[in-house]
Amino acid sequence: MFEQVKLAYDYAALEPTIDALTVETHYAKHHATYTNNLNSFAEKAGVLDRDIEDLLGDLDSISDPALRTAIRNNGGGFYNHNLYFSTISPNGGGEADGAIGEAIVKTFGSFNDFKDQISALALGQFGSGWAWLETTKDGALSISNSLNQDNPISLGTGKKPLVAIDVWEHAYYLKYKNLRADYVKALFDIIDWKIVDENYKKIMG
Ligand code: MN3
Repeated sequence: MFEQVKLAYDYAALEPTIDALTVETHYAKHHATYTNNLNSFAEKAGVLDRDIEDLLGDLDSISDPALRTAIRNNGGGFYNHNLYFSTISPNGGGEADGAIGEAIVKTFGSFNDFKDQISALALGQFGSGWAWLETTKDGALSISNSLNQDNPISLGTGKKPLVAIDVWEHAYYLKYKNLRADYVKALFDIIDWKIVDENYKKIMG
């Protein structure tokens, strides 16, 4: 059984970056639907007890092609939103520090260079999808974008996502309308780098 991450904040707590109605609809409708669908398809496929990262990294183990596609889409939707909602918070914003801050500067030159590059990927993702800061188990960082609910794990890159920028219109349309660039810029005010740093250190063991 796959369970949605519990929000560590109220729906209104991310204002003015993201309005309460968007957070509520995104979490209690969109994310909840991905989660319910995943549970239903995973039961049919007999993979309800699998770890979600193992499952997304091993989609070929699901022999039925329709179930495989359904689990790729809904399992991605479940996993991606768990990461998104757990790495943004009212305490977020500012520049990354700690191990992740050092690695970002080493990889991209500066925090601002990193921000420019990942924002360009988020804006350049045609249609619905995501932009990612991702890492290998050795801590080597990179950035990418992906279509629909794919992510670095389901795409078989061997990397794990650390920061998830949701650029589906449901993530921003009520407040930002067609202005994806304004939403992506504002999202940096709530990315919680302390949590990202903890996740980064866990992945490196
Ligand atoms: Mn979304």
